[in-house]
Amino acid sequence: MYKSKINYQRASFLTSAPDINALPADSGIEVAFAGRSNAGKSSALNTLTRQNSLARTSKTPGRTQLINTFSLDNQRRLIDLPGYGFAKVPLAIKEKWQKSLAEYLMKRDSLKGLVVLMDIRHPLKDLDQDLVHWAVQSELPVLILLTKADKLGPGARKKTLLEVREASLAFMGDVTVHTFSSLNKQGLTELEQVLDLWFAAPDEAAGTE
Ligand SMILES: Nc1nc2c(ncn2[C@@H]2O[C@H](COP(=O)(O)OP(=O)(O)OP(=O)(O)O)[C@@H](O)[C@H]2O)c(=O)[nH]1
Ligand SMILES: [Mg+2]
Repeated sequence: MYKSKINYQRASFLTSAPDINALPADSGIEVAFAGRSNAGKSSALNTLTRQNSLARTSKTPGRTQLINTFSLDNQRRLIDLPGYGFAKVPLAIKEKWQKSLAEYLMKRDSLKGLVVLMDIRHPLKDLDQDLVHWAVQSELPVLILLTKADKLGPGARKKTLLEVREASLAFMGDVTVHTFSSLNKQGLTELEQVLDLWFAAPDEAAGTE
């Protein structure tokens, strides 16, 4: 079994920021989880950190309105970004959020990778594609997680995975695609392997290991 290099269970809540200007200091390494409302971002963070209530999950889409940040150690952070594409949010607020999301992806020095979560039954919607494009433009590696994989049988799951992998070639960037389920932990090892790579500091001189 894969033994992750980082102890994700060590994650602890750091701050809730109303916008990207209120995030913690832009140093060290951070990895952000983004996706449509209800895609399973908070659930995936809880699965990764083996903590049932670290990130709040909800049956009501649009629950996470703040940018929640979690610390793994003094050099590494996980970021739970608010979901997008929620129909009931006014257009002006949607546009403002899209703008600040793009700005965050382009300007945040410590951001070393973006996990984009999509319900396996509704992958690659317009905003998902925009997000992956912005990340690729910013030379950020992207991990697409096709979430709630437990909702499909093995055949349909495999088929969707291959289709999304094929479609993702068009992004012309460092884009990896895996299936994931918070319910049965399928894909957890793959998630840990990708995050371990992104979190591996170029030099461990800071002595955090
Ligand atoms: N069957 C199944 N349900 C899941 C899975 N992951 C999340 N869910 C459910 O999907 C709903 C939304 O999950 P969240 O993790 O809160 O989604 P989110 O992306 O954080 O949503 P927002 O914060 O509102 O944007 C909840 O009811 C979860 O229980 C999964 O792997 N399998
Ligand atoms: Mg959430």
